[in-house]
Amino acid sequence: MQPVSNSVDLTSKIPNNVGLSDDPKLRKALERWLPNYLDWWRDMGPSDFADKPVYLRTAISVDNAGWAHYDHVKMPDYRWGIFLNPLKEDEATIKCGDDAGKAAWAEVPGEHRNALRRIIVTQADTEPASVEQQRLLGHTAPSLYDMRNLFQVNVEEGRHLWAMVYLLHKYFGRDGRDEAEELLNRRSGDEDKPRILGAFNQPCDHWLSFFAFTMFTDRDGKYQLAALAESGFDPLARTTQFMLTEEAHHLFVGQTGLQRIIQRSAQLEKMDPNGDVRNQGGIDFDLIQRTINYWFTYSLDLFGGEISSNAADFFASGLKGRFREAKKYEDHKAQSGDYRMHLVEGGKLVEKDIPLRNAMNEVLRDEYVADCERALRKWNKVLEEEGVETRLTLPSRRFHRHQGIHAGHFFNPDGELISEDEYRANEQKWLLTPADNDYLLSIMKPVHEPGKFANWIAPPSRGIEGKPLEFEYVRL
Ligand code: BYC
Ligand code: FE
Ligand code: FE
Repeated sequence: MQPVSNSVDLTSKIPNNVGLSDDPKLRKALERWLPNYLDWWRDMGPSDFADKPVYLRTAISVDNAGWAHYDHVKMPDYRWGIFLNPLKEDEATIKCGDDAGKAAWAEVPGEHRNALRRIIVTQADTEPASVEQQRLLGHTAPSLYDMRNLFQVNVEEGRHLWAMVYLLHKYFGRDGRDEAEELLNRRSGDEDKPRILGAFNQPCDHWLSFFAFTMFTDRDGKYQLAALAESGFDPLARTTQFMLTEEAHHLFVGQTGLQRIIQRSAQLEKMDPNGDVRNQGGIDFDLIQRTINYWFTYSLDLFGGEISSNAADFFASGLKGRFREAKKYEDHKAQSGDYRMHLVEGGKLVEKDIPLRNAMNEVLRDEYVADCERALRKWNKVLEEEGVETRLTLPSRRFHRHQGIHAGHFFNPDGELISEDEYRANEQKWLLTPADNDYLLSIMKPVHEPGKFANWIAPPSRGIEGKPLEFEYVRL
């Protein structure tokens, strides 16, 4: 197994705790990739603000004390690096599938090489994609606090790309290096060379979408990373374990960002003589609901098909486990048992039993949906406390799907099968529209005064790392 330590070598060109200085060939390959990465960051990373110090968290070691070090740093000087969780004392094992319980792999087994490469490339591709989607948002930040959070998310997504590219370079030879190049060549939303997964080609032009994206799409990241953290390929498991510690902040940004908008909208509704939130320059609840519907459903697609032989193979070969596979489940083989799901047959919604292994994407999606429901309950509690009537909901997982068994059929947000005509007639009511985007962009004017927040969002309950809200989170 390869050496990793808690302390990070921050002085080398590529900060790392994987002993790069002892592996000249790999170090050289990554040092060749570095300028290409920096070019990409300059072209496709946050537009402007490169010369502004941002109060960023940087990992300086992977133990609890050191992984979050805060300081004002210019984004191009942020130390992107490669950090793996250290080896556990006891030998790592394969967590699921036919070989559950056997020793984990320190190298890529030949028979799983293609599948593993595909998984790692797919994971890797989302990281730069999200940075591309968010690149203009710095210009419309509702506060310095929020601007700082955006940039924190951006640099860490960049680091996640580094983490995956390290695996590609170290374990996949020539193919891996080619894939690493391609990761810098695809572009979110580009017709000719789009990003791999649907959600990562959707526009994220304003802060309502940014918060919904970090709430719902980064949360897919949490569940996919957690499934990979159970991988029998030990370097992947330990890489994703460390990524998950950073991911928690992204989810915090999304969940509390939406919560602050919801709270402010409730206040504006009460303030207005006609209860008209827009009249007060705020974001009305219907628009918030359409945004939830939009990003939640694109994020559901990220789990892949409900019935998937890929997923069955990944599980059977121990490449990808369930959420908390080792801790939560007793039977790690899942050779028997079914999963009952709804699907359309002969124009009707029927129930069917699917062999459990083939339903692993849906099993992971269940965990995700339950997690999203918890956030919805919190938001509705805020609405209750503010004394407004509106409640927000998650749409059915059949609604507005582009992947899996529900794609190509038409459902309303309650999950009832409807005709295409009915769907088209209501689409504007259910999903984010271009007119919504225009309105949101019209109210999103930047606020640069420390401690001040745009009218459409409530301040957070506290600052970052014990700092007050008036702190200069970005020095402009
Ligand atoms: N859009 O067997 P199927 C994150 C493709 S987010 C477009 O049903 P499978 C982050 C699929 O590739 C986490 N295409 O699905 C968040 C396959 O294509 P091929 C990212 C899609 O393979 C925010 C075909 O459809 N990590 O970290 O069981 C900010 C049939 O697929 C989509 C991962 O995704 C889609 N939505 O599962 C920053 C983990 N869905 O092979 C970062 C790695 C499916 O026929 N990926 N397809 O050409 C995987 O484990 C699996 O590839 C998936 C799909 C779960 C994505
Ligand atoms: Fe990420
Ligand atoms: Fe993230």
